[in-house]
Amino acid sequence: MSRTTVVGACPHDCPDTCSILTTVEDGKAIAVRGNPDHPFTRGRLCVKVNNYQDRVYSDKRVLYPMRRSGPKGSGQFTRITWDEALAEIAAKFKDIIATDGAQAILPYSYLGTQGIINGLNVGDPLFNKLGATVSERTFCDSGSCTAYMMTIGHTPGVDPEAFIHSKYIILWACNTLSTNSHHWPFIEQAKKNGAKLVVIDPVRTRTARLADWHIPIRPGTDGALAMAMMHIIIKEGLIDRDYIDAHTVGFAELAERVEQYTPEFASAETGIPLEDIYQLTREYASTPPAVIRIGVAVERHAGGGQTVRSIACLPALVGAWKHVGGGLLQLPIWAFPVNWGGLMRPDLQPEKMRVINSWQLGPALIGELPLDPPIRSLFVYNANPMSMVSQQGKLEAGLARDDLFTVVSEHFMTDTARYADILLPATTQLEQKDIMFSWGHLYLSYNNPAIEPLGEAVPNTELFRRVAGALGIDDPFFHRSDDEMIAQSMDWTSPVMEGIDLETLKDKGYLRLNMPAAGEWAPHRDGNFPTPTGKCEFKSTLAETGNFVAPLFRQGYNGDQSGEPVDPLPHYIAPNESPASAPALAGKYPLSLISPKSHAFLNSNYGNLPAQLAQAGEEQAVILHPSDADLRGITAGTPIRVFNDRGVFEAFATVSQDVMPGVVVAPAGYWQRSNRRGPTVHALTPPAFADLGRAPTFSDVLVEVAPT
Ligand SMILES: Nc1nc2c(c(=O)[nH]1)N[C@H]1C(S)=C(S)[C@@H](COP(=O)(O)OP(=O)(O)OC[C@H]3O[C@@H](n4cnc5c(=O)[nH]c(N)nc54)[C@H](O)[C@@H]3O)O[C@H]1N2
Ligand SMILES: Nc1nc2c(c(=O)[nH]1)N[C@H]1C(S)=C(S)[C@@H](COP(=O)(O)OP(=O)(O)OC[C@H]3O[C@@H](n4cnc5c(=O)[nH]c(N)nc54)[C@H](O)[C@@H]3O)O[C@H]1N2
Ligand SMILES: [Mo]
Repeated sequence: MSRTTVVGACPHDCPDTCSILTTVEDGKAIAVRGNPDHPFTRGRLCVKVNNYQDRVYSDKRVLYPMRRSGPKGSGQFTRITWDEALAEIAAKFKDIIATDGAQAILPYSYLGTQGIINGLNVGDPLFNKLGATVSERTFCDSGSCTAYMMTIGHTPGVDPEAFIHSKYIILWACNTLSTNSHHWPFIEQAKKNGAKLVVIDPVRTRTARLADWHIPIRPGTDGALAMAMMHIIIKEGLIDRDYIDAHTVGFAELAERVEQYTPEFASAETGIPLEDIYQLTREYASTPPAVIRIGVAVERHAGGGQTVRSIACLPALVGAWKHVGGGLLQLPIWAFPVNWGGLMRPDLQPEKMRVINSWQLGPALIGELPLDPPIRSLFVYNANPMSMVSQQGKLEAGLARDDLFTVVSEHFMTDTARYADILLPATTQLEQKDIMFSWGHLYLSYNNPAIEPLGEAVPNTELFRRVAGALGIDDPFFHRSDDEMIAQSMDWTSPVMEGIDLETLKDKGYLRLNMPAAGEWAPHRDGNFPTPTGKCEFKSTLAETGNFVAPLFRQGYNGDQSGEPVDPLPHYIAPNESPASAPALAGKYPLSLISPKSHAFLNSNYGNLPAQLAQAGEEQAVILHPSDADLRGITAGTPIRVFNDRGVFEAFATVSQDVMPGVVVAPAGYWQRSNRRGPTVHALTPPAFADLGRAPTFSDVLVEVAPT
């Protein structure tokens, strides 16, 4: 019997990118466990991944190419060979290109795997070469990143490990224990050292329960709170004058701007008592080192971008950046010198490209967007839009079109895969190799394959080599091996890569970027913000560029960045749909619906697997405050309908004081299957974009709830 241990890295779209050890016996993975040596992930795996071998060997895996044999959506398929599948894709693509042009082909993808070679950009070069429509991928954090860059530039921010030195920690719309759980020990350590932990969240989450102070806030109103905090800081002289003079621009204009955002105004908007707003602000401004960790959830409202803008101004205002463990943490991904251009190959794009935003997939497919040519083929990989994207009813109608040729590459028969014409089998992380960045720590990782691919599954890299081959593309770039792709994926000459060589990385599985040790590093003690002025821009230079979307989110395409300029000073934009901002709508639909991440799912991943469903609950639950439940005759377990003018989904009620009155929570990621084959939460979410970065507004939505 042969027994080996293989070091790899978790593939998921999660900040933690855990180092994983897989035990392989006679070619079969029998266990996965966390790697105790990794300084950040420290040997623990979460409830999603600690039985990853069960995902790999699940009898529900898609292991062979298949052709649809029943009506679209029926999930009926017949096995075919790879040659047949590729020949059909090539023939359809060639026909579409000849008759309507390549823009009639729409790729659709995100971060099913986060690996650098198999993840975000793996299909971009091929679709760019064909001249297909560009899929603008603003699924997650594009509004937040736009705002962050406008204010402090693409800095990694505070090292997550430096939180042990913090004395005041604000987790702002971040459910650390569920979504970034390997950061928790660092926060816990800080608490042991005397730090105060504050959580700002409409829900008393697992994380909020362990905080020293949970501040419930009405969804989408965080901008009012941040503006009022600046108002108080300036009015009460809690600013750091030297830091402001040396390292910021636009203070005078900011001070004038925040005049109007009184604590009274913020209290009325947010539902936070006035004295709490004062207390939070005074404590934050006078307890160094103070650090803010912003979660992704703040961006999903009408004013999400400006909310992040105003939060990002706070640390410079009080001089928090001067201290180790002080400042702001958003995504340290910017520390990794990834060769994005080489991965995306925007240079292959024809001069004129068409761009369709990923949140508009439904309207694009049903012809609601004025598209010439219309979309005739959709190629989905690394994504499950039927579960994760708004306007679900339109999307379902679009996917059901008989004249749409849909290809899906998947591990499982997801709600999206059911609509494929050709379904292709993808390998899991144990069956593929990759190099991995992280958006939650500063270690570069390497994933060694642990086992041979199951069935006829292939990594995404191989999928696109095969499709390129079938289309007769013989440019060697499209036929590079995985090793060649890995070698070209990073800028190995970057100073942060000093001391990192591929062989050691493969052996060890991870290496810290060559950056100062967490305990010695205050990244902006001396300013040096990567903005156009080199300063923290209270008044933003990039605002002139308008509502831009960073090239990273749009396959490098930068040809039509003609957004209207935006106000260069931070400001508050109320939610589109709230009782205060839309009283007439709230008359019909009085409750604010949010759909944050499920503890046991990773987006929609694991929404079909028994261990995680056992933990999450088999059926979609919706959490209501007792006062809202009573009013509607709802008790725990009551089957309910959640609805607005856009649609309806069914769920079971959970009644709990953990949510604010007026707010209902539907944890994300459930599949239609678990919801009696009916629609899910995105049947109700709005089409509107937020103010910056074309971020979604799926948490800016009013609904009503009733027993079924
Ligand atoms: N277990 C698990 N972990 C995950 C994921 C998963 O699906 N499951 N997904 C991964 C991905 S892709 C991402 S982007 C990250 C996201 O990780 P987080 O940023 O933590 O995202 P969410 O869970 O969406 O929201 C965090 C918290 O914000 C609260 N919230 C919602 N609206 C508002 C608001 O308007 N204001 C305030 N202050 N709070 C609000 C929610 O109640 C929730 O508790 O998690 C990653 N990690
Ligand atoms: N209501 C609501 N909607 C949301 C969110 C929310 O919190 N609430 N979150 C938003 C956010 S932050 C994000 S990031 C998006 C996520 O949106 P998606 O990325 O579309 O969501 P996932 O569920 O992660 O789907 C990824 C799919 O890729 C497949 N996959 C995994 N590995 C591979 C692989 O190696 N190859 C191939 N071909 N496929 C693979 C998985 O099986 C899975 O079905 O959703 C957004 N939508
Ligand atoms: Mo995300």
